[in-house]
Amino acid sequence: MRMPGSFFAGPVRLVLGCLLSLLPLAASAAGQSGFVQVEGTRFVLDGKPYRFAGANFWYGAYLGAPGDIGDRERLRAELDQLKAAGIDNLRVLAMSEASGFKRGVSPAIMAGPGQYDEQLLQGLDYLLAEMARRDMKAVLYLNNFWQWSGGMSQYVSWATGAPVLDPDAHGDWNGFMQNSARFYAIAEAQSWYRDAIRQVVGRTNSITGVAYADDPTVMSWQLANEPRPGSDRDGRANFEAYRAWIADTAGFIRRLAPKQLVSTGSEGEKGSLGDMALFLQAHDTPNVDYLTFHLWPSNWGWIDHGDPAARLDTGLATSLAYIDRHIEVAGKLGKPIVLSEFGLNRDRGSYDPASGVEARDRFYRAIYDRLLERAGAGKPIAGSNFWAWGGRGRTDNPDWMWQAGDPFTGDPPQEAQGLFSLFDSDASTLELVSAHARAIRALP
Ligand code: IFL
Repeated sequence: MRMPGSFFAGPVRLVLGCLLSLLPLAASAAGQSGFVQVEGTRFVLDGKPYRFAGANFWYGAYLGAPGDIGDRERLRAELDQLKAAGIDNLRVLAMSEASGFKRGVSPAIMAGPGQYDEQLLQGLDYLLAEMARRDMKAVLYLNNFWQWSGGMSQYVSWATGAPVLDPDAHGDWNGFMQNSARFYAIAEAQSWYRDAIRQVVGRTNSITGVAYADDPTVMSWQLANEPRPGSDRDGRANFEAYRAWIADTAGFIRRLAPKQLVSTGSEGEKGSLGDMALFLQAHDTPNVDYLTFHLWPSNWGWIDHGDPAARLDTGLATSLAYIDRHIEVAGKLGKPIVLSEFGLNRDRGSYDPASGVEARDRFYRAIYDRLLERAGAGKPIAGSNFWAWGGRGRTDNPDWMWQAGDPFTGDPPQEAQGLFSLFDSDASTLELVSAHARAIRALP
């Protein structure tokens, strides 16, 4: 469905917005809802299978913000470039929390419990309006297990009054993860989180006048980016709270947005204490419409960050087996599954956009081939989002790290700018993504 542009103003915009918000309902009666829906183990859109090649675009709402934070011209140009390449499903951060983390993004959408930055929310409005004009779909995540957007740790800090445990300052990842996971069981933190969810899911787009919950541009709400029960070593004790949090929060979102889908944002087995049975259990609730999993072979030690070519073959074999196992679990639960993050380093571990991507291209090709083959065989894999679109973002900083006010890239502030970004100049990788987009869309 196409949305009007920002040139409509005042009462005209409101009336149009009201009319548009009725459209999905009227259309749904005719079986042409424009909303992505789940039918068995596949997605359908307007009566046809919906399969996609998408991207992660965590900073999309930031680019859309008015004023100095945003860059709307860049956003429009890059949405055009993505769309032209066949990339029309974008996974985006929809809530961030102001934090004391050394490598947290700033500004944040949420300055403190109940305090929201209207400019950044308007950035999300703008992004969704521009995506609608290009017939793209959004997957919006509402929290983060990791430190780079404040996330669960910051809620814990607000509730307890204790400072965050910053892994970028002291290197204690086990402590950080366990602290982040306290979030699931702190009632006050949960009530602030639900308020944040209400702010976003219950919002009406200031540009189109369409309620977010009535906007077919939003394919899915995600509970968080990579929620985990805790650290691999000590997380088991938190599992019940984590499982209950998934079922309850997903139910809460479903009630606010019954036309849209709900997913968790999980990495799969690797984000479930390395235990596939826990992944399955956590997602065995009718409130979660489909499964997600992520694939990070160099983060997980299957391939070397500094030389991705060196162990590419064995790392790929492990990666493909990881993909197959997750598709199988989705079949068991009778739900579709999406590979919603995957990525690999540039050649020789460089961050420089001018450096080679031979190993990365081999990796992308192998992953896409496997997804296409499985989807073609009728398996529940429905799509993928590579990590991450870096577009024209570049850094001049000698340590490659992001500083407040720098242009955004696909790599969030806790990581070197160029680590996993697919830049607008990465023509060979973009062509691979494009070819996959055409192929997966052409499946019957
Ligand atoms: O930047 C990371 C992000 O936090 C995520 N998964 C892995 C990315 C690359 O390390 O969600």
